[in-house]
Amino acid sequence: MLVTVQDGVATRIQGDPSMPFTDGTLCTKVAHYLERTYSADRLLYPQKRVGRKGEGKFARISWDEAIDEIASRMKAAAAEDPQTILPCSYAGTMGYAQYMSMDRRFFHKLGASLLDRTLCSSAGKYGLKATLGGSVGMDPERFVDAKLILLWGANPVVSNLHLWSRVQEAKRRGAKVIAIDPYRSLSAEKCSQHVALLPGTDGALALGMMHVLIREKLVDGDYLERHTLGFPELKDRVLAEHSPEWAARTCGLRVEEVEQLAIEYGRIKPAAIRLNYGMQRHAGGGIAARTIACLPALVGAWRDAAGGIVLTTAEFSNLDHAALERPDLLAGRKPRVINQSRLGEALTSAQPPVKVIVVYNNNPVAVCPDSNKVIEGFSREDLFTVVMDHFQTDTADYADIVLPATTQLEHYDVHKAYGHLYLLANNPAIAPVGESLPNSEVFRRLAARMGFEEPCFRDSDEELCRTALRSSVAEMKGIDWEGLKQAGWKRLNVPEIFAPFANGGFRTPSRKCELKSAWLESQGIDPLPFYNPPAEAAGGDGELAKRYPLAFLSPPARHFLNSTFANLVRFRDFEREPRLEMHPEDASARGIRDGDRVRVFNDRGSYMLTARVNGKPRRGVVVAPSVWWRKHSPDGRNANDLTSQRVSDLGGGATFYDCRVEVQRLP
Ligand SMILES: Nc1nc2c(c(=O)[nH]1)N[C@H]1C(S)=C(S)[C@@H](COP(=O)(O)OP(=O)(O)OC[C@H]3O[C@@H](n4cnc5c(=O)[nH]c(N)nc54)[C@H](O)[C@@H]3O)O[C@H]1N2
Ligand SMILES: Nc1nc2c(c(=O)[nH]1)N[C@H]1C(S)=C(S)[C@@H](COP(=O)(O)OP(=O)(O)OC[C@H]3O[C@@H](n4cnc5c(=O)[nH]c(N)nc54)[C@H](O)[C@@H]3O)O[C@H]1N2
Ligand SMILES: [Mo]
Repeated sequence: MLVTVQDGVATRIQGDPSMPFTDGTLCTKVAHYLERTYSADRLLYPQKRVGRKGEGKFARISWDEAIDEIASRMKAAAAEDPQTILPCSYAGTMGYAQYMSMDRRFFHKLGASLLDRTLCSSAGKYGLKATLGGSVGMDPERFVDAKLILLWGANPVVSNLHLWSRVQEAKRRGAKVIAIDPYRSLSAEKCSQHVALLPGTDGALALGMMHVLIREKLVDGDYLERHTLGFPELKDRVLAEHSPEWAARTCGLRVEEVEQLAIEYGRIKPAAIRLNYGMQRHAGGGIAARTIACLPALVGAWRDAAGGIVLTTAEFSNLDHAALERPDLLAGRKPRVINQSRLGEALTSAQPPVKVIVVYNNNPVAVCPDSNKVIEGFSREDLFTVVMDHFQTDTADYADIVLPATTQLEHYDVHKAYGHLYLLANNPAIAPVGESLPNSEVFRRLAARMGFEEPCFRDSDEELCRTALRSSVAEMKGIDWEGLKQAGWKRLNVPEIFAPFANGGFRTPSRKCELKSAWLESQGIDPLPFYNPPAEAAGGDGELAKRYPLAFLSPPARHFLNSTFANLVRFRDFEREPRLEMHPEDASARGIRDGDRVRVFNDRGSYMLTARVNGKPRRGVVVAPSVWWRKHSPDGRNANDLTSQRVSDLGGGATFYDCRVEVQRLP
């Protein structure tokens, strides 16, 4: 991003036209980032709660008072058991200085409980690790040359604009683009074809495709022989157990849909798969991602730079995490680990109880599953809560102390390559707004007040950026902070036309694509791909499906970024109001018409929305674009009142989209 500054005030924000991946384009939200930065609602100084928890009444205090109070609460808690202290952060910013550096050092030194950050991607990440050996995949820029593109549980028009422009270019050059999604999303609408399977059944679809690919002799025997492990066993299994008829039945599709998809995937080259996190927010999401990740090896798609699969590219640019986070400061202690997707449970029943929680880069009251439990936890009078944010979020309403944080325009940071192959420097453009401070500085001050003497607690933000880039991986060769800071962005040290696994060299222990995984076997998990059904979503004829006949999806709304931006009027106006998109048959069966007020409910909670009977979800599925702030919803609730704390098969990931509900028209 380029920011124009006049007399210390940012007056214009734009994409950097020299940056190949964005090509100078910003998404609808970030294009208005100045409105967010200078919003009248920005938190400007530290505050202390004066009302009830949740009420949102606060009074101004000084930074010294705030740091004193937090340090004294932490000292008291640590004297009893440091594990009663819990950091609670996620991905509000993904720059490494403000995301995971000084904070981690601080909590490691304390011996606080560790947080397993599982809200987004852990199922898919571990699924890829089993098959490809890590979070690596094809270069998204090469999608332009693909002739077949599968958008598999991905909605790039909304969630990944810069990939979408590549998909459109490929289409212009004659590619066929197929969306695999229970919902006719804004992306699916613009595809050549839409395969609307039941939520959580993607693994079954991939297994059925494998059956057809093998039966039709569309597999690449040479690639399989040289670069994969376990094909003979996989072949026996899918031919015996996973016919296209079985897959079609399981996925709620027609047999021809499965057959045709497989045959096109086998014949059209190069074929690129954009897998995204939507499909792995299910109980079986990890194994499903692993199963789909086997497909490119079966047809030899990796031979071409425009073939393969990409969920994330994060591990091409491994940073020096140990130096940033300093796990050595734990000094042999092994604190308990709390799964963030089960935060509600942790705050209401963990022993020893959590007594101090520090929330930053995260809005758990809005984004964590099973809100009723989360709120019950944050309402505890004996829980001391600190929230660092730009705005008075739903979570900040439950804080004892609220601290104002700087935005990306106001601090240094470094970003690794995540959905592309570039590293980015974040130079501050303006001075901090109000009395806001970078997260790193808050932890620096807290460390000083706690009496932590290690020199690492005095590292500046630039020193943190420098440390992050001291990585030994080949892809990072030639990239250091000084150079990056000057240039703004740098491509990883990989070829311009990058086909990472054309000649094998996967990141697994065997260096092969592991269709059979010894790593999974060592955890007592079936080493071959198998169908791991969702816990709720696909329904069947069980008791739960009778009471709650509809699957509930709450994917990102176009004008929100999780819960970020959802407080600003501009973006709320675009999204209008919380809405529930429905299939006409599901609506008419309940006497619901377009525009009616409806209540969605299950055993965990309920949520009031406006029905949009638009036929975009397949029958049996309802969709509520999210994540609304609770305080801006008509009934003070949001989609996470309905979602469950159950975690996925691999990685303990959240299962937001594995959720059943019933819908009722309100008078
Ligand atoms: N505008 C915007 N952009 C964002 C975000 C945002 O909140 N707003 N969030 C960012 C973040 S943190 C992330 S992780 C990414 C997420 O990016 P995506 O994964 O692309 O986003 P989702 O909308 O969660 O999922 C994509 C699609 O998966 C579908 N889906 C749900 N369940 C299933 C299933 O079982 N199978 C299949 N095949 N499809 C399913 C949904 O209907 C949805 O259309 O986006 C990032 N970009
Ligand atoms: N129902 C449902 N729930 C979901 C999802 C869904 O699709 N449906 N998506 C899930 C996914 S994919 C994710 S990634 C999570 C995201 O969950 P979170 O990471 O909590 O995401 P946000 O709500 O976008 O951001 C949290 C807060 O970080 C703040 N922030 C940003 N930058 C900074 C900074 O530099 N310092 C400080 N102190 N604060 C900062 C923002 O103002 C915001 O209030 O939500 C998950 N929850
Ligand atoms: Mo995410």
